[in-house]
Amino acid sequence: MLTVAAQPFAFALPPGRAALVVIDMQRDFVEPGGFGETLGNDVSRLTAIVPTVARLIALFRASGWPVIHTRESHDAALADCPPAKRDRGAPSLRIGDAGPMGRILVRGEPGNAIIAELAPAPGEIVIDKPGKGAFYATALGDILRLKGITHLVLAGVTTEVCVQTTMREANDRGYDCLLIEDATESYFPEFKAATLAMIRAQGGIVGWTAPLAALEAAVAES
Ligand code: C5J
Repeated sequence: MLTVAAQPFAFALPPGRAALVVIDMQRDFVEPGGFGETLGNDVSRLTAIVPTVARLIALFRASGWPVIHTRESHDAALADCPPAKRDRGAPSLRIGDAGPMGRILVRGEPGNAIIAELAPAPGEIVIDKPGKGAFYATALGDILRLKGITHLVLAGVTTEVCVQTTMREANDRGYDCLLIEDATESYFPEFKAATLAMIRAQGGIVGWTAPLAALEAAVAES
């Protein structure tokens, strides 16, 4: 058992029963011209975490532990996109509209791909999810069960939307979850800070948070 210095207290990580879930590190969220920018966000904020997420992925790969990637995406007919999601607000382009990186948030379009620096390695699982949470309308739960996974390490964007939603879904399903603080980011720094605080409040009501260095140190000591 590895012991990671985390908040609100040490996170016990059982090698062989832990998986990394990297949420939505897609061009649509990180690069200009994608979904994130259509909503009026400064997407440049998110690129700062890319080297840290790459280090985290490398740590899992070197340890032989599973790495799972997610993409927020819809099918070309938008059959899995509720009108309530497409019609919400006043984005410059709506889901399914043609943008500079192809159709916004549509599976298979260039903008929907995971950024090249964090591309999945051959054999790594990629979950296409129509919702914010990675368990909703996907096979993620079945995949984790078949692999015997009980503990999740989470990273990706955005902290308070898809990352937090996934972590809450996982927590309710009985997974112990550790969010890597410097491997997640938001368009809104105050939302990231609030999310980290609410996750670890009340004795870790949703889970744990720790910097990547704490996980690296735990692995090095093992
Ligand atoms: C959002 C996400 N923010 N991946 N998606 O709409 O967090």
